[in-house]
Amino acid sequence: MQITNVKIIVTSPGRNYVLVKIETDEPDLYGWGDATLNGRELAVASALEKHIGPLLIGRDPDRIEDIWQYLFRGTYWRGGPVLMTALAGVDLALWDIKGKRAGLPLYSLLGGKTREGALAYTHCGGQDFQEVEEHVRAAQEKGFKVIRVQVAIPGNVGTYGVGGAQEAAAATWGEGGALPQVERWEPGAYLRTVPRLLEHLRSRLGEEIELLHDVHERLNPIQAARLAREVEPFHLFFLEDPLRPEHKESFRLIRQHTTTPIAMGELFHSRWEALPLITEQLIDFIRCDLGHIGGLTEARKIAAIAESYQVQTAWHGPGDIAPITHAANVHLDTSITNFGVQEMVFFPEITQEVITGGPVFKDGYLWVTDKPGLGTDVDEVAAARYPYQRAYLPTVRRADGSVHDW
Ligand code: KDG
Ligand code: MG
Repeated sequence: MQITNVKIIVTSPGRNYVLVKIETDEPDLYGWGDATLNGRELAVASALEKHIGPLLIGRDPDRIEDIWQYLFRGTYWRGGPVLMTALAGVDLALWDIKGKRAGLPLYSLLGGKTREGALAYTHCGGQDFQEVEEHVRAAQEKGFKVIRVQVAIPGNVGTYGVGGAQEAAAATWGEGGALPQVERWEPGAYLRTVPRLLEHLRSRLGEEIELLHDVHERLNPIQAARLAREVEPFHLFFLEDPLRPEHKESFRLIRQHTTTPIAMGELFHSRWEALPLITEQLIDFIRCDLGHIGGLTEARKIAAIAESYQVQTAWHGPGDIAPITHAANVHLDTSITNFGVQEMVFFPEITQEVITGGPVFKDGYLWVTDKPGLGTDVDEVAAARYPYQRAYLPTVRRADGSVHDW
């Protein structure tokens, strides 16, 4: 069997997605992968079209590990978000082909089910504590048992995770599409508000509902340690991404001050970034993004390393990676032993019109079907109806005008 064609589609059904189709010399045997990198979609599409695609023609799609090593190490200039997202797109498409060829869903090829469904979490944001509470109650009614909570921070502009950022960015049009929205953020107000939000929610909702919060890499080490300690009485499921991804050693400081569980990793693009946090047990959940770390091939190795250190998985599952990666997440979640929780979104109808299949949510858990491969497909005619729209993530500045991490 040989790879005969690599096709890249950039489509925008609700938001931009970069999709990779790998075709083979066997009739109707193809696989789809997702290579979406929010805000830098065309860089990945170009890497795939111009550099990586031609290297795949004539290769045996069954040899996933060999192709992975060849693309990762064979470039010499390895790694980084663009190349690792491109590699993930190829990797998922190859796994999809392998599953289809075997006539088995991927979870089966990965060792078979260790659980029936993957415990899922959703996002609840709001302008004030009351609004967050209402959203949490509505999510509980849908069956969610784990919920991420974010609230608008007084005096800040455009708080992460409370909604509206995408729309606000799109409202800032420049030539060719949107330009980044600029938000304002100050740590003092943030550090005062988050513990009060959690106090409010615990006093109204009780202890049973699992709550988590995403810091989005905005704090410095001592601020993160303070926040993690102050929210300790409210028993978070985890505090997510407290520090910038460059500073692994600073996690020791957080650990010295608190028993709040810590999750980290959506900005990592290699196993070696995750490694010290796992082997030193500085985190409790590793939450790499399958779509940015090189796909299923790399994520299952990370999961296996984490298993030895009692670190659980919480793979990144936002709306800016396609349902194809969400499906890969759940195949992995349901076949490993150290799965923790799975972040999820409900994709709008317009996205599902183009990318079909993907995990199904029921009673707090995600499920994949028994279809061979990933169980997802792409309607190329529908995709062509939604051309790429330039879009960026927002950016952040402090009150004095200096750049801060979004
Ligand atoms: O593109 C950036 C998003 O994927 C990220 O902001 C989402 O932090 C995120 C999360 O936890 O889902
Ligand atoms: Mg996050």
